[in-house]
Amino acid sequence: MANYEFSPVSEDRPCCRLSRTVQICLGVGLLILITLIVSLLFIFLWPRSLLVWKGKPTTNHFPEIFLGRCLVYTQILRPEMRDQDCKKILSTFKRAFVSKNPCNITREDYEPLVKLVTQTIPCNTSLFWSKSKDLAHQYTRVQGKMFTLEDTLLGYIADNLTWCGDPSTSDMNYDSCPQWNENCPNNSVSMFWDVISKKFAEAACGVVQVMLNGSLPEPFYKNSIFGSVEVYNLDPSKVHKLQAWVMHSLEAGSSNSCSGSSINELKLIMDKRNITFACQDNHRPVRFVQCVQNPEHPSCRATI
Ligand code: JS2
Repeated sequence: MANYEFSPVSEDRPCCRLSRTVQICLGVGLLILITLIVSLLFIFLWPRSLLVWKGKPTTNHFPEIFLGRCLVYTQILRPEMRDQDCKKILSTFKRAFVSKNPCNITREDYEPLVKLVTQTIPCNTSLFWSKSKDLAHQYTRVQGKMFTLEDTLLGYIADNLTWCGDPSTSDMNYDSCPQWNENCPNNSVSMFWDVISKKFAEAACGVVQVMLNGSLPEPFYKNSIFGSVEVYNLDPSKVHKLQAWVMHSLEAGSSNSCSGSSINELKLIMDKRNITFACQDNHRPVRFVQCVQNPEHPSCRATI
């Protein structure tokens, strides 16, 4: 039969027994730590739902489009801006609205972006527009020396894009974004255009132009961005004249002109702001741009 020897615990072996109290404290501490870790994992990993809106979602491939447009502009179209850091512009832009409720964006949210991207527009070259975006852009593209807001870096990058964030994620919301009739005026997109339109107007100098749509009953609409933001942010100490071009579309004919009440409302505002106002119906160089697309139109035979 095998002998078993049980050796007593010797004095010189290190003492490995802990007091009962210390064992209980360690156990409770371990339990609290495990609970804390599980709670944190639950908080950060549990998929919380995005807010759901009725509007179009963030434009697909937004970061790639943003960076691509920024590089095309700074490296090809306006090489004088080649030192701009497009990745930093994108990250600063996103910080204005990611992880925030897209109906609660403020002008201050976009201030870091506006401070980061500064661009000097030469005097006498600013072209504002209202309900005439396509024609204004066709004109500046042909004319080559004038700037609409969308011919500046930030306007060029963001034109026709949609974007918004969500409080539950640090990414952009590619499912939906609020649209204007969701009682959400302070949304990511509108606030952006409001901020950069104000800056564009504040920076304008010399003689500035505005292209208005004479085929509408009210070419000058006081609640538009031009009528409510840009008109009131032109600096009379820098801008001495606003030249309005009331353009009538070749197809729709004319509904209003420089002599109409709508334009007179704009003139009165300019008078009060000590900025000279002038108005021209169907500014000839712009008419040429319209006639390129419709050379056989009777109005164009006379023009060409
Ligand atoms: C461009 C967008 C988008 O003078 C112009 C521009 O400087 C513009 O920023 O603001 C003025 C036009 O706005 P307004 O007078 O309200 O005319 P609209 O034809 O009704 O244009 C409404 C949209 C202006 C702001 N905006 N601008 N590209 O993608 C874009 N998205 C919005 N909301």
